[in-house]
Amino acid sequence: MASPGSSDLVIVANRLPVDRIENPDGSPGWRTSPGGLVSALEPVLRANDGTWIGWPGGTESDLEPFEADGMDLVPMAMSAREIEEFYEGFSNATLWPLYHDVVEKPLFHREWFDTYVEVNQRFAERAAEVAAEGATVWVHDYQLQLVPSMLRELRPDLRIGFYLHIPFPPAELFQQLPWRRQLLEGLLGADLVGFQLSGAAQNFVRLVRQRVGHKTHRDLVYLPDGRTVRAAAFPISIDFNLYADLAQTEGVAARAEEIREAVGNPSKVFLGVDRLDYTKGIYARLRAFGELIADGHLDVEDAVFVQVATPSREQVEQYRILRDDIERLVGRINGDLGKIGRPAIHYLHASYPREEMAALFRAADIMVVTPLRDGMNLVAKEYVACCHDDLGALVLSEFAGAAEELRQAWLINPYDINGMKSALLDAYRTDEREASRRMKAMRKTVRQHDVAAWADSFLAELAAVRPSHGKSVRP
Ligand code: ADQ
Repeated sequence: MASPGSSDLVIVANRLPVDRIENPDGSPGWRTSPGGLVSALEPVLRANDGTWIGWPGGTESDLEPFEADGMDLVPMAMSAREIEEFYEGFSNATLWPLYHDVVEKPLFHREWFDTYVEVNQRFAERAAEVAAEGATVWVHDYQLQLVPSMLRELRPDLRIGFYLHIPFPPAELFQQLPWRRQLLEGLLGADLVGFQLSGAAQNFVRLVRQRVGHKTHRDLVYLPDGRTVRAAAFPISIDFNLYADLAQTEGVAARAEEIREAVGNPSKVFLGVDRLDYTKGIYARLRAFGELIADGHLDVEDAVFVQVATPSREQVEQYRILRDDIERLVGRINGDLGKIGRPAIHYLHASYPREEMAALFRAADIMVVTPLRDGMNLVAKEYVACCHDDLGALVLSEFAGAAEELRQAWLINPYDINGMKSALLDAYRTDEREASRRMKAMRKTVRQHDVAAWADSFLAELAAVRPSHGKSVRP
């Protein structure tokens, strides 16, 4: 057994919650990236002498542990080859499409998997050095699915949790993976494996029974050594109050007005906000909007679409092709249907600070979230939190995890363009009473199930799996 470190709670994730910045004196420094995961975990990390292990981005190799906003951060170096084979390759060109319904063809390369194993091993070894005797280690997401078993091998005293942020596919798709058994066994190193939806947890348990041959009952897997592993759903959420408060500040209200003005003060603003990813269904959504204008149901004087697409994974080929496809479509729709000073679609390929996002949400009458498959989709929940006056309509794909909770949205099948068109029109024509009835119910749901509740429930379940084993984490 490796000798223990001093942290009672260790978060292991592909990325550290910080970005590289330049200090005023020109020296390099760090700034915490303002994600929901960080704000949810920060208080628990502080209360438990916690540490976060992850890659800070880039290829710097001589990085020492450091502190940012009171959190202890342990940076993991990544070589150019590892970025290409582990991150862009196995994580984002094999697992990502395979876990999202194979909407793009997953690429299977043996050398990529070898590098995935190497990087996972290094993360596990670092976690084993940092974690105190009996500590809780919470491993995150598809890039690190082998870490739980590698870590258990090194440190059987630990309580290990794993959370998958993306969907877990049905057996029929997962079985394509040449390394399916290794990944399942990797995850079984955890005491608790968390998913966004209960369907995903069931897929996992079924696969373990079929492929690894362990006994299972409901959400439990019984291992030959007497240990049990629980698989359950913990739908992730956002910091509701943070968005709700932000949307009501004077600055955001004024900026929202400015945005509406800048797009020509139409009677309705449609909005899409996504990472530029082929799972997000951006292409079909813009086509549907374009057709509504071409058919005469909408008029560019009266309705505009603002599509914000965050640059993402630009080194991966499928993402470059997608960007070209979408930009060609936007060009064609604006060229065919726009007028001087009145494009049908305002397209922005950029990342914005949270205040600007809140202003965009506030400026939008109809939020259009149409992924072909999505673990949860936080954008949908952020929009709901920003609708402080209970107005605003959400058009949401049935294939986003969020659709299980946000039942009052206009739910659509993103493969059905005509269905999507009628939902967009319905949302466009809805009266205030109906919009407000739906929005009130959705706001209640997100307010009650915020990201702090998500983190608390995962950690409480993890502590309950083997109550006599390991220390408990202070809330
Ligand atoms: P993502 O696929 O990245 O997350 P999502 O859940 O929508 O998708 O989160 C995106 C985040 O990025 C949101 O907080 C959003 O506000 C922000 N964002 C998007 N575009 C932006 C822009 N242009 N500028 C600034 N910020 C922008 C993965 C899974 C999801 C799951 C989450 C969390 O794919 O299904 O919900 O993890 O588990």
